[in-house]
Amino acid sequence: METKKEFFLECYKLGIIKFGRFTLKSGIKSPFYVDLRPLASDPKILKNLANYMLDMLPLDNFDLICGVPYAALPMATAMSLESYLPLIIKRKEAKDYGTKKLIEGIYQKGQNCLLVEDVITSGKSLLETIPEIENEGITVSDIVVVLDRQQGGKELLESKGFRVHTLFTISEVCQLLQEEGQLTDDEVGRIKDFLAGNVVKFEEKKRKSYQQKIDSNNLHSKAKKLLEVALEKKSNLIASADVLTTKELHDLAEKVGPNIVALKTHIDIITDFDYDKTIIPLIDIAAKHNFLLMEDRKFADIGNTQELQYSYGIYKISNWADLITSQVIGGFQSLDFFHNSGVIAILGMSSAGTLTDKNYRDEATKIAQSHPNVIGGVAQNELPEELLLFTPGINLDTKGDGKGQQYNTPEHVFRNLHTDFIIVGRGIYKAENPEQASLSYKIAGWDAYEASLG
Ligand code: BMP
Repeated sequence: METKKEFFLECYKLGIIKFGRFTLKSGIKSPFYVDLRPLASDPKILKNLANYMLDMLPLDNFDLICGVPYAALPMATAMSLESYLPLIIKRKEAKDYGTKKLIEGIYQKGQNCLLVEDVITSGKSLLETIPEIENEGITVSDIVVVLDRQQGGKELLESKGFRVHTLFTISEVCQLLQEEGQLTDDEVGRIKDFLAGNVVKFEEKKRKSYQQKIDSNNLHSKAKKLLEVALEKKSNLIASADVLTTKELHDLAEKVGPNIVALKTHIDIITDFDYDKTIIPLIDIAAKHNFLLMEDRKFADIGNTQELQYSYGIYKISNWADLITSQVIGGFQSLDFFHNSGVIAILGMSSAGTLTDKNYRDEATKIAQSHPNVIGGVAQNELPEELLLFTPGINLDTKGDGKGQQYNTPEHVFRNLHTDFIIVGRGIYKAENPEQASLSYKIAGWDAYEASLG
């Protein structure tokens, strides 16, 4: 079974917590917003959640289980199925016909009921719910909660004699997301301020627009070109052409060409590769549709070897690739020889269990920031402003591929990471109509970019 941390990160991907600036029901401005209802839409997550909750509890104490409506209803149901604790249902309002009962199901007076809640904030709504259950002669001793917003609710209920079990606290979750590079130190500071009861100052960091990036000093010529194409075509989409033949490569390039800023290749997977037949026509298609060529070679050697791999062998990458990807594991100097292309450094990977932890990313980012050949990075976290951020692991329809890939939506990465370019592979080339799919991703990417400008 995955660790609790891995489990939380899976839940997080469903969009259950959003960070930014939110006005709560009370009118208070909060730096985060929690909605756990999406958890119920993923059966595997819901089942795992039920088991994580049950693991925390002295189950012998309970005769019944009940969820506080509505968000906790599916959670309580799943916990009932996993534990065989009989479920009772609490209505929000009594029916105005028939029995007028507030509690539905089979129960007896004197039974002890475990109460399930999704989020605990002040605890006031739980304090209103409990008497409604106790009025039926049922006792409540324990409450189990998925997320504690740490705003006094747990303490209030404990002061009234209830035991409160919480799976996650907001502080724990923030620390985890900070470690994962999903939250900046500033955001964490704001959340801590908010939890301490201070009025939070929202000086939201604005992302730079493509035009502002073009206007900045010392911009690499390939970065400038890419940004200009983005503005011209209103696209930030890079299609990943992970296809196996020259014909498929050319066909895909023709179809998606009008909608993309770059075509990303893994040229070594083309089974019938022939420089003249594969590359020369591809250069023509790129010129015709005004996109750049990006070879995702992920160099990972010493400088001398990378220099040879870049310019020699059958692929002669330096002749045609406007952009290349490279690891920075060989150190600063290993990047010196990539003269003809803009280098995109691999800083963090999208696959499950990647070794690109925060420490690695920080060190790799320092190299990327200081090397003149580097224009940006491939990453799943926000990067310093001077680096363009390329984010793969984008899909509008699925969350994973069963082989370790982890997907996000364009909206998520533009809003939370300030991504500059999205990279989409199977979402486009495996689509029934790649041309149409590339248009959908282009529109989704551009809308998400504009929304991220605020
Ligand atoms: P897909 O959208 O089909 O999962 O493809 C993603 C593409 O991006 C692949 O070509 C993969 O090699 C690349 N990629 C990635 O998925 N994650 C990374 O961290 C770095 C990548 O280059």
